[in-house]
Amino acid sequence: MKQFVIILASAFILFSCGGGTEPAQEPATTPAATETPATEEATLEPVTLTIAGDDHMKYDKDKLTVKEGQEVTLILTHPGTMTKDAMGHNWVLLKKGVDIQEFAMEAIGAKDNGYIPVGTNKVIAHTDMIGGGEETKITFTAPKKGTYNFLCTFPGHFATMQGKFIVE
Ligand code: CU1
Repeated sequence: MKQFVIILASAFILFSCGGGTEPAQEPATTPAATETPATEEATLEPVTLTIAGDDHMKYDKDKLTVKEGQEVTLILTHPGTMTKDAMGHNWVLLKKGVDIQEFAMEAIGAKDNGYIPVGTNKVIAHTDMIGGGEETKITFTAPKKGTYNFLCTFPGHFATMQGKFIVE
């Protein structure tokens, strides 16, 4: 009698185990189906901007627009014929809260440094000073969203050579 119970029980266990192996194989197919490529929308394309400063002490643009965190290459050209000493131009992007006029006055004393105050912490990016027929460029990362001021720091030029740098 005892032996019969054990045999019966063993048969039951074998039967149960045989049936129990099937569900374990199913989940293996699901992970492959849910794999999706990472989205590429988050990456920003670098942008190249151009701005010209001429013999008439003017930029050809008073507004430049970029996106936060974007790699910006700014090309400054001088389509005029006057020399750097007479009609030099640069492009200087100021940090937020820096007064344009105050900075321009400070820059006048920095002729030997291309009219950029030595060791200044008020500038995000700036180009070299150029004369007629020349070209220069800089690459920098766009700062946080907001509106920033840019100007030319050649003495007296900021009055007519300034504009807004808009970060969206
Ligand atoms: Cu200028």
